Amino acid sequence: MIDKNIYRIHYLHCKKIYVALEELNIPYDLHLVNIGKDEQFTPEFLKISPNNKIPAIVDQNPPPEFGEGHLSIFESAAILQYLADYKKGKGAPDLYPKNPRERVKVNEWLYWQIAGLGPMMGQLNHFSSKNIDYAKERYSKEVDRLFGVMNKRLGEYEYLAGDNYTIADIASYTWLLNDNKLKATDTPYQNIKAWIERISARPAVKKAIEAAKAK
Ligand SMILES: N[C@@H](CCC(=O)N[C@@H](CS)C(=O)NCC(=O)O)C(=O)O
Repeated sequence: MIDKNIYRIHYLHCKKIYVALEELNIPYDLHLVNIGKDEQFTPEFLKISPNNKIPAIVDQNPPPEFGEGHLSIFESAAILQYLADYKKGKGAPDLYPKNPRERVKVNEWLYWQIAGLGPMMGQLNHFSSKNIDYAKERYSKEVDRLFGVMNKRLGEYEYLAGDNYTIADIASYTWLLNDNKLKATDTPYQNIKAWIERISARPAVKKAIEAAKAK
């Protein structure tokens, strides 16, 4: 059981973890680390997440191959991979296939979000309230380019890694869910819009998003 040590606040990286925990039927407790109040810099949290970022988890009962003692993990992709590989509950879907050809596709799109979409959308959000046209234009163009790449992919496949829903979809979904450009009826990114609707209809996703709102 993941116990009493999921550090969280309502940021998009953290919502990924909510969704994965619900999809995978993993019991968990949430702990608030308020980055607005610099709580990510406390010595206690830095032991878990030395890069002073949320999300992070502590599993009090990792599988035997991890040896004795609890296991802490920071970086959302590493958390998603661990949960899907080692903590999948009864009846939960396989979100991280073992088949190497399928797994490499999941990794591609997972890292695409972590290294591309996430940071670029983060910069765009940051600069949207600043009066620096160069930065706004740069990040806006890059986010549009990334949306275009994703939209093309989702025109060819139902999910980012192929035919099946995986942790790669979870990683991008929480970032795109509330994007106004994608919500618009006449969005040029219709394949992304349809993919968001498909994922939003999943019971575990509904539960996770409601839970995140309630906190
Ligand atoms: N690559 C990291 C990014 C995490 C991240 O950027 N977290 C932000 C909130 S969304 C944070 O904790 N910021 C606090 C800080 O930078 O001090 C991941 O995917 O987990």
